[in-house]
Amino acid sequence: MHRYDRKLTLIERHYNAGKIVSSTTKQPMSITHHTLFAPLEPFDYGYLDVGDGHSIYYEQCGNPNGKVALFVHGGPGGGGDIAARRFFNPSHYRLVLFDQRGAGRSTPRASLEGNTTWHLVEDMELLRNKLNIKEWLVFGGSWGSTLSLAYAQTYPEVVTELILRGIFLLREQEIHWFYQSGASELYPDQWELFIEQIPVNERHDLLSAYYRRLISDDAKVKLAAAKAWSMWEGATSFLHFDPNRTKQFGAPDFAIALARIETHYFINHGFFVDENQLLKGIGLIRHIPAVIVQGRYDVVCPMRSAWELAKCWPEADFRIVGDAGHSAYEPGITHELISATESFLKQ
Ligand code: STX
Repeated sequence: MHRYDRKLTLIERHYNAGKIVSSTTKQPMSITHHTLFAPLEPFDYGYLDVGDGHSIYYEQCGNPNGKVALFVHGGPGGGGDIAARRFFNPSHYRLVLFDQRGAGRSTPRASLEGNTTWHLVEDMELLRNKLNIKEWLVFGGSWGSTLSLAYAQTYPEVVTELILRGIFLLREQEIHWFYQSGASELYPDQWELFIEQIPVNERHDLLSAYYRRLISDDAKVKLAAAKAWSMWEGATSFLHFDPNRTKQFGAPDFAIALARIETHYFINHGFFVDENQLLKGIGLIRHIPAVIVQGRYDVVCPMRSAWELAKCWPEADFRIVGDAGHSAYEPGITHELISATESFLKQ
């Protein structure tokens, strides 16, 4: 990894009960605590045939003449989230959202054929051209941060700004932490439900054991594995464990797409040749204005990866939320994401 002279600057804030209570910098604290914009419907939506039998759903929200931004969802496979529309001021942004191959409203649902990182990167370019967009701000959390980095490093000239959250670089250590040993120590209760699906003699490699079930022709086996896989992620995504949100992750259509597509990507190491590819490629994009938002208690995508990214990208504005887990809907994370979308309107 490269070393740079410029010192990394970072901010860490706490948001106890929705109020900003402390900050590591002397900078004036933001007066407004940002919360999601009001729910809204798209002004345009449709399907785009991207080849290999896939048709991807897209929609546009906000002001048709506004500043253009692209929302990149997580998982991979976690599409269809309508609340994602609400991170951007609809009076000033033209926000494009899409469901990645096999995810959300895209068809065929949960399909793994012709489904790789590099297909998704090309789909984003097809969508940009279809919508006659010259360049756009790219916003992605978790796997959305991975894909946004891969896209920006492939097509840096069309990315105006990057907003990245809950950094995930899809390296062996990150997969091992969440699906084999690590997060298990913080959530032993939820972990028990996760490993219960797999016989003891297969537990030495849970990712492979789950993948085998998720590609099974037995619908019952597939659904049981998908629910447990997806609910593990739901259970661990919030600082405050919430059984209702966990249950939502078990909804069959959502769980099957998320679990099948995630295991397919993880078994294949995200289709990266070198697991440090995205860190090594920072030189291609470090001139692009960027905000990195990370919850200190993110158990799904631990802060190690955000830290390493920020260290090799000192120009990026790195914001640690001192009391948040993984989800974009953690109050402090939502606040930082919206202050980022708002700040890029002023420039
Ligand atoms: N997957 C991390 C990720 O990208 C290991 C992610 N976590 N939760 C989500 O995505 C959704 C809420 C989009 C399902």
